Amino acid sequence: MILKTKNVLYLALALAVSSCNMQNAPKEEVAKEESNVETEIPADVVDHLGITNVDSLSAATKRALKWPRDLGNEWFIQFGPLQPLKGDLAYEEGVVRRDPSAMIKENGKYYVWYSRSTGPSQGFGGDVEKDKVFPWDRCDIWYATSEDGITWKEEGMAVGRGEKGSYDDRSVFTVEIMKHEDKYYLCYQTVKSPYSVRVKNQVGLAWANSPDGPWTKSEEPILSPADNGIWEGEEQNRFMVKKKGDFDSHKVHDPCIIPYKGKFYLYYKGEQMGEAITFGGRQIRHGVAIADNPLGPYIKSPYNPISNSGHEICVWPYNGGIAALITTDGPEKNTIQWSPDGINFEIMSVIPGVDAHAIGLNRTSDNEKEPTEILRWGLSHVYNSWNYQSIMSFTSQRKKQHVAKGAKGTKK
Ligand code: AAL
Repeated sequence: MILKTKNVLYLALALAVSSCNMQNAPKEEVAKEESNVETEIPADVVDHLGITNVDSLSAATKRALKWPRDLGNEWFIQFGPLQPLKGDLAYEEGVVRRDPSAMIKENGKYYVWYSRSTGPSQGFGGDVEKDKVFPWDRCDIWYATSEDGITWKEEGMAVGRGEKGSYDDRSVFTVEIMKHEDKYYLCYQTVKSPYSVRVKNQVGLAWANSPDGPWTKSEEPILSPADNGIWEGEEQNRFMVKKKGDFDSHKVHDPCIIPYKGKFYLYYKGEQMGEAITFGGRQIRHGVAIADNPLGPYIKSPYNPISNSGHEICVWPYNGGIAALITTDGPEKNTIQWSPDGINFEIMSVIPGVDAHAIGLNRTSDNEKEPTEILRWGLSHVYNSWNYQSIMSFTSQRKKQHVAKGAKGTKK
């Protein structure tokens, strides 16, 4: 049975869903369809969505009618509480360890890289030449190994800050690892001193033939903010601008490189000069820059920004495309999204509040087994205090049913 509704808007949605067919239709036919007020919603869809009257569709129902028909609950997960790590990565007063990279397995052990600094932060009220302004200021990149992912041995520094005057002389932090063809690449944020609130943040790269180094650093940053914003006045105030510029006019952060379709996709978080608070929180969006070679040059995609929400980058390959966990900021926070091409992301699930921030994915997992398999366990960090953070482990599970105690959980 087919039910008929008079609703132009719904037709527009249906047209969007069947855009492939319509793209090939002659213009007159499209116009005829667009002006035709009578369209059809299959009876099983009416039943599935519980629509009372097909001639009176609320805005919410119109959105529901847009959802892909074949989408089940396979992208829907819940995170468990974070758990502390043991050994050298257990919380240590006076030491900042945060923003873990993904884990890879080498020489029979998991490896992780992270930002490490010591001592409290003073903020921006004093002398930014001398003070430590953030917990992630005055960091170096350190690494640790583990046999089980829980008890870790800190191995030492992998990549340190550059010499005075270099683009990375103040802090190197928020690192990601990529292994490609038996070579190892660390990409990370960099700041040149002085670390004022208006300082631009860039991305650096280091490479090695072994996960234990030695690491060679790029002489120049591999990614920089867009230079089309204009500050207003000299005051150290990052909200005062004459022009905001692109979504990444102030900072390029949280870099993560993924080999994809024969190229290298560098995903990153952009921060904009004159950042606003919107209806979803901070105005944070993600971008991608693409290179033919792991060392670059990385060219920003003209489609940037590729998200309207999010914070730290958490991306993985799945089913020929790229999936992303979007957390913390923006109207689409707490969603998992997927793109068939690494650029055009759609929401696949909305998940309960995510405590696991700055996720270090377990790249040894079978990420093709199911969409969220890579999120079963991994690393994250926690604020033990404003001054000190430590690395923690997270788990997540798929939620497949919602059943009362003692009741049967599945259909016969
Ligand atoms: C994190 C990341 C970047 C920021 C700071 C340290 O969550 O987004 O790394 O610079 O906070």
